[in-house]
Amino acid sequence: MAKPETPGRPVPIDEPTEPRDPLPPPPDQRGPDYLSPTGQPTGAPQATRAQGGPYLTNAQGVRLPDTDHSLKAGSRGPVLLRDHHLREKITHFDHERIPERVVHARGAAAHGIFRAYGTASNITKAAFLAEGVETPVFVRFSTVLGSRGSADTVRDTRGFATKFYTSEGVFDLVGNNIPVFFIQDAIKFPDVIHAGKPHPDREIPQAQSAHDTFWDFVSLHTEATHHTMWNMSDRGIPRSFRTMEGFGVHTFRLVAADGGTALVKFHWKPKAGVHSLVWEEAQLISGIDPDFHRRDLADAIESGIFPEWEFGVQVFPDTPEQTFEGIDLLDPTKIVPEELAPVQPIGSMALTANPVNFFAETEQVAFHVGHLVPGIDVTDDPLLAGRLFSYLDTQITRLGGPNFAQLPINRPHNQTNDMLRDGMHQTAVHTGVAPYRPNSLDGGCPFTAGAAEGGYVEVPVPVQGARVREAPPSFDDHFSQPRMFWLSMSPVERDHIVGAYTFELSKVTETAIRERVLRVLAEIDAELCRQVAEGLGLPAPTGSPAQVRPSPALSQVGRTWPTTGRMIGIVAGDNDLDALRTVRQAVLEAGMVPVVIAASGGMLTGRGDPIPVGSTFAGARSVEFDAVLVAGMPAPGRDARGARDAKAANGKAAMVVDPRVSLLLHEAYRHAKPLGGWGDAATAFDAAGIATDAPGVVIASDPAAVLGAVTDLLGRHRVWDRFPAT
Ligand code: HDD
Repeated sequence: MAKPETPGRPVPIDEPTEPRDPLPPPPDQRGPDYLSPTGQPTGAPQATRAQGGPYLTNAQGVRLPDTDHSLKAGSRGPVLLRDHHLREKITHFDHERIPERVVHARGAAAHGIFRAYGTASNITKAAFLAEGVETPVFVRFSTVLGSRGSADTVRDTRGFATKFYTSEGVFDLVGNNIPVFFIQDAIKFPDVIHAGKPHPDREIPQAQSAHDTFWDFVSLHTEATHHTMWNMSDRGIPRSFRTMEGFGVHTFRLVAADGGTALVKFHWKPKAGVHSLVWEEAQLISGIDPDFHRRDLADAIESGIFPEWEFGVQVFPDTPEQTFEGIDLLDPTKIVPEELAPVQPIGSMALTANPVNFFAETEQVAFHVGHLVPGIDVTDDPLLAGRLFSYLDTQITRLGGPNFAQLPINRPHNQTNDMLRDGMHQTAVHTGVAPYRPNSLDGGCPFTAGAAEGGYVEVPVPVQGARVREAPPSFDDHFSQPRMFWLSMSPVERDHIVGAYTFELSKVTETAIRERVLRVLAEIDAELCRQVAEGLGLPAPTGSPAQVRPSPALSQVGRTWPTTGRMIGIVAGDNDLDALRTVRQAVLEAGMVPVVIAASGGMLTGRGDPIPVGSTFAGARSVEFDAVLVAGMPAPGRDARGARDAKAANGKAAMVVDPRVSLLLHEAYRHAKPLGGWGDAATAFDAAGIATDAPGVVIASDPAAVLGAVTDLLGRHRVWDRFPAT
């Protein structure tokens, strides 16, 4: 029966009806064009539309005439309890949040594709590692300590968890951007996390290790020294998720088709290079853009600048001792230097799509180190053993029951045929009467699969030993590898480490804890200990550091990397638009992102096509850019709030240099970023107190030459020789 028409509402249609596309929005309600950060129109992806049909319904599919007013007894009367829509809407809202992850609560993720080179096929039968095989992946990056809403650029370890939806089932590699861990046995995990999380009385500080309990723990459990050293290095403040290495941390056991086994450590190597922020920059970003890493990842993918990593393994013979060159492969506080066991590439991964729904995908994804596929097995690392328990357990609280594997993001892409039944949030309608085996009622199915049918068969490693609560003597060396790390750093990286220890310990109120940390540092290196002690105003104890060889592969400095995806801020006025246009285009062609920063928004107009302004003096801060160029300054009279007039010595009217431009340049200079300019740019650098012949400052008349030189500098990420290390 046709419904009567209501004025102002869409024309009703006859029921029953087939679901159909949403009605097109009226012209005055259309959204703006959907642009990528590089300004390319992308068109709103189909899946980002909220509506699935023409009419709003309640959860039972009943169409609703109104969702803005509660049902009342008269327009000024009391709200009626019988208003089911009101109760359903509010009740659902009341339950929208789930518990955040107990660790790694803050994260961002992306979909991608993994392509195997086939180079691992001699050591593993894993189907997804065979030559040319492409496997969909979902990768979540995270900080460890902070809550879901905490800032991205805090000093912390970063999670790097990858879900491979392989043809043989899901394989999760739940790693970090640091190759070692704080503790050697999972039984201490609650302790280290209780120490690192905010203090239980005031719940501060948020997402920081710079407080008493963290340093109390790591100085009393000296096995944490190596991981802490990495945290205090530049690795603790990555520039981007795209510029982080990833590590599986533990040693895994690979199984070949012929049954042969090898021990391996997994590595992700970013094709964009390994880069970090500087500490002051990281702190500023925490306030200016707490979503810095999340935004960077999403923007890059949306712009088609897909983050890429090479996947590799260090391979060791599977001997009964499970050691390599004297290093215990079961000790998760130790690495094997790449000089002793090179990382051999076995595949590459590109992240190609952003999640369309943060909650459904990024929040509900459930990783587990026990999600393994045939050809990959675990070892007896005691940290890994506890993890094998913890990840399944935590999802039951976090995702509300045992059926989280049915959530779309967690579902394997191959067929599942389990006999898991019922439970909270069961969404499958299982048929058949015999969820047990063997059975004779469901045709005897399903059958079990041996190795020949692709079944997961654990490696029959012999197990023996007395039941004891103790660690092997090889786990006792806590200082030689932190010393190796320290010795492998360049002078500027060492400066940063000294600065980080000094900063963190200056936030520790108990002198006894600071003194205990200094005693640990004395075991790593006398000079490190002396400099930190000096900063704290405490005497430097002496220790007896081990004799170790450095591992140059650990340093981030000294290599040249691609500059794709880097952000180039271009301070510009509306003079000399031709040069600006040329440089902007050249930045785009180089795969970088130009952001024109002007006194006010809109377009820069003059000769030729107008140029879009990407950010304004009021909105831009240096921390958003990897390099800053000055393309000419706003002409006097343009809106440059807070600008001071200046007269050049020769009496000619000098350009107005906005103090916000001076701040931008000065900060970028302090953070060792490449700087460049042409035309009258020198005036801006003068106003900012930056010598135009300082290292990494390129001023020339040819804009193309300036961009070329700045791009070369950017390949080394930062101009460290601007500040010779102490
Ligand atoms: Fe863990 C989450 C990485 C030791 C217990 N861990 C979690 C995540 C990463 C890691 C990346 C976030 C996954 C995601 O994005 O959802 N964890 C590590 C690494 C470790 C490690 C590299 C050492 C090598 N973890 C570790 C231990 C335990 C846990 C020893 C407990 C005994 N980890 C958990 C957890 C979490 C988790 C409580 C919280 C949320 C989750 O699992 O799903 O189960």
